[in-house]
Amino acid sequence: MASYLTLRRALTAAASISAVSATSLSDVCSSTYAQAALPASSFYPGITIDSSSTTAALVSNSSVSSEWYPTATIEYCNVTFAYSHNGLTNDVVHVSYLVPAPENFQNRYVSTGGGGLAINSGSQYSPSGIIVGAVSGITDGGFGNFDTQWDAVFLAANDTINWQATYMFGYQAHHELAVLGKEFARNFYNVSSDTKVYSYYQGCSEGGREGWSQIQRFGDQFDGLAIGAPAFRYGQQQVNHLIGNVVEQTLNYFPSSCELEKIMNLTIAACDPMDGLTDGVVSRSDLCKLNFDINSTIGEAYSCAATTSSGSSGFGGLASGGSIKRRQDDGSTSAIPAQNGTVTAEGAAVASAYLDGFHNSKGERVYISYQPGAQMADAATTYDSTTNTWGLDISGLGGEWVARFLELQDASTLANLDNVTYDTIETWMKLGMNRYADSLQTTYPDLTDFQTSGGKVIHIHGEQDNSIPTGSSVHYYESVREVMYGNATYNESTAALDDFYRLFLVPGGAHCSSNTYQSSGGWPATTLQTVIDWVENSVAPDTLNNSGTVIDSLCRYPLRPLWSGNGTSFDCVYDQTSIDTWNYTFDAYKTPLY
Ligand SMILES: *[C@@H]1O[C@H](CO)[C@@H](O)[C@H](O)[C@H]1NC(C)=O
Ligand SMILES: *[C@@H]1O[C@H](CO)[C@@H](O)[C@H](O)[C@H]1NC(C)=O
Ligand SMILES: *[C@@H]1O[C@H](CO)[C@@H](O)[C@H](O)[C@H]1NC(C)=O
Ligand SMILES: *[C@@H]1O[C@H](CO)[C@@H](O)[C@H](O)[C@H]1NC(C)=O
Ligand SMILES: *[C@@H]1O[C@H](CO)[C@@H](O)[C@H](O)[C@H]1NC(C)=O
Ligand SMILES: *[C@@H]1O[C@H](CO)[C@@H](O)[C@H](O)[C@H]1NC(C)=O
Ligand SMILES: *[C@@H]1O[C@H](CO)[C@@H](O)[C@H](O)[C@H]1NC(C)=O
Ligand SMILES: *[C@@H]1O[C@H](CO)[C@@H](O)[C@H](O)[C@H]1NC(C)=O
Ligand SMILES: *[C@@H]1O[C@H](CO)[C@@H](O)[C@H](O)[C@H]1NC(C)=O
Ligand SMILES: *[C@@H]1O[C@H](CO)[C@@H](O)[C@H](O)[C@H]1NC(C)=O
Ligand SMILES: *[C@@H]1O[C@H](CO)[C@@H](O)[C@H](O)[C@H]1NC(C)=O
Ligand SMILES: *[C@@H]1O[C@H](CO)[C@@H](O)[C@H](O)[C@H]1NC(C)=O
Ligand SMILES: [Ca+2]
Repeated sequence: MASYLTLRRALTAAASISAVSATSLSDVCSSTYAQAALPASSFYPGITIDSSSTTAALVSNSSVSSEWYPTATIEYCNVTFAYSHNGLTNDVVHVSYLVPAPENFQNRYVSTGGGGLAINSGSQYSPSGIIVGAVSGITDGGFGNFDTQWDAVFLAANDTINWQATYMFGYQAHHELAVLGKEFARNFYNVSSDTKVYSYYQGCSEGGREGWSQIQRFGDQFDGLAIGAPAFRYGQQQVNHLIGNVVEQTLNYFPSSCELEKIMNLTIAACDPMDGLTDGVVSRSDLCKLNFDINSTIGEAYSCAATTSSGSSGFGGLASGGSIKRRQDDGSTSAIPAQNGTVTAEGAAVASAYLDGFHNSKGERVYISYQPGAQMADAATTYDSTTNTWGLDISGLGGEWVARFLELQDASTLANLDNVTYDTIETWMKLGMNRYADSLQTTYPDLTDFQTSGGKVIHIHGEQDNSIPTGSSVHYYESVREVMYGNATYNESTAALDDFYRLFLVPGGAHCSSNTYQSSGGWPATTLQTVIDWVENSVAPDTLNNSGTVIDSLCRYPLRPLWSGNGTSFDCVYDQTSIDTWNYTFDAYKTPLY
């Protein structure tokens, strides 16, 4: 879209450059040119940009590959600058905007998000902006530099929360990133004021929560968002990582990595055909939930070869490409001998309670768990070679959440889980939900502002996610439906949501990536492109393109995939019994849990 004329600004900024060569990225990739494109000082009240901090670095011939965008070779100018909030001391926020070559710019801006406790994912997602002809932004949240996570600055001292950092992580930094970025893109390419610069977002996990934080608060900020497996309902989500630990401690049984993996493998084998096609993928975890009895695994033989792995059991790590940065327990190297045995009744009971989700001692539901067939990452145990036994391996994200963010101690995990019961879990979930209700919880369900602004969001979630329960996304979708269209029939209300909010579950999909145990399921790699087509060309996606071998398109919730045997792809069917398995009643709460 950038014409030769729009580059006259480059000519004036870079005096030595001839008119003929002005169309190349290298001509405009200088700190002088970038400085001239910074938003004006009055543009964002309360923020002062440090113009002298501006840097510009040309990156060419960069080969990028991810499950989140088509493989590509890209070039860009990496512009960074810093700004501060007026009146705060020691406040410096860094932003990086990757700028595409002038001939590739398509009047678009894209923000990308973080993972785990990081507010950005480095260059994991940002190339997708360049690929769609956008200026592509990330922020450091003001935490120090692009590699510093929020937890490093969360405590001003023991027992004192750094609320500025918390609100920046919660939503404010992304708001500033997007507002400044769109203006910077407009200035950099001298886009006339009557031409629209479209604004988009892509992120998964914590990055998914960050995306929703913007939709819920700043309805007209993004025109379109591609959001995966959001870490929202934060107070519950972070404590939920302790589910395996507390189940195992309560039942006093710590399954070995091999026994857990065997239970998962048997679940996959039994549930794979329930969707109509035996292809190694559990496309209908709802049918698995309804029809598979974990007790059927009792007595089945397992064996695993000896391994040398770092940290804990090796089963607890996330599937490849997961964007949660999980802390290793000790970083040590421990040898695990060959394991042979049969699945025990205790092992099946652990898996059963794990999948059931947290209930308090009154039997009331406190939270959601993973779908059957998912890797039981949060149930990982650790092997003690001196006693030749398996024991507690406290979840990194769960342990740190309680120690640092609830107990406010500068500690990266809990020393133990002594005396921690299901009721303790309930207390912790409610404490986090209340304390961070307006910063991190991110479940505000009334999206009227976004809808009336014309925004579109495609929300995806791996149906075999092992780190954020798939049901968490379905529950939020249902909350929005109920709050916005509660008086309509179910079909009328999902049709109304279809106007601006579509949810797609990825069969077999793990946490923000395809699943090493169900690899032919694939992962959707062009969701941002699909959102752009929806926004700019009104092409609303009935199904979503996917990279799976057979599963090349995804069904839009509440429709569910079913292989009829006479086609070349799955049908998308309406199945009330299946829909009902995604309906949770959180009776441990007196108020709605959105
Ligand atoms: C920006 O573009 C407009 C036309 O859209 C042109 O009139 C103006 O001179 C350009 N400004 C600069 C600094 O190149
Ligand atoms: C681009 O990089 C590839 C390897 O990454 C290299 O083989 C090729 O020569 C490079 N091309 C240019 C034009 O620099
Ligand atoms: C952009 O520059 C910043 C600052 O030098 C650096 O930290 C970041 O890795 C760069 N990003 C890319 C994608 O080149
Ligand atoms: C589980 O299945 C995977 C293949 O997906 C295999 O590599 C692994 O050895 C199996 N684990 C057990 C315990 O049988
Ligand atoms: C599984 O077996 C346990 C005893 O080991 C029993 O308490 C439980 O009810 C059984 N579950 C089902 C679904 O039959
Ligand atoms: C474990 O089982 C495998 C085959 O299932 C066998 O090769 C191996 O010798 C067994 N190891 C032990 C220690 O029993
Ligand atoms: C802060 O808390 C941690 C964990 O409880 C403790 O190790 C550390 O000594 C405390 N720091 C201060 C300054 O009290
Ligand atoms: C656990 O409870 C027991 C009995 O009430 C108590 O003696 C012990 O100190 C508690 N441990 C911790 C770590 O709170
Ligand atoms: C449902 O209808 C009632 C009564 O007409 C009205 O007060 C309420 O706002 C409506 N709710 C929704 C979500 O439309
Ligand atoms: C809702 O729509 C589905 C088709 O998407 C249809 O099968 C079902 O019967 C409808 N339900 C009602 C109550 O009309
Ligand atoms: C497959 O055949 C069944 C039974 O004849 C029919 O109901 C269904 O619509 C067919 N599906 C496709 C995709 O043709
Ligand atoms: C979910 O279950 C509750 C309680 O059984 C019921 O009242 C509600 O209608 C269900 N929601 C849907 C969407 O079916
Ligand atoms: Ca299947």
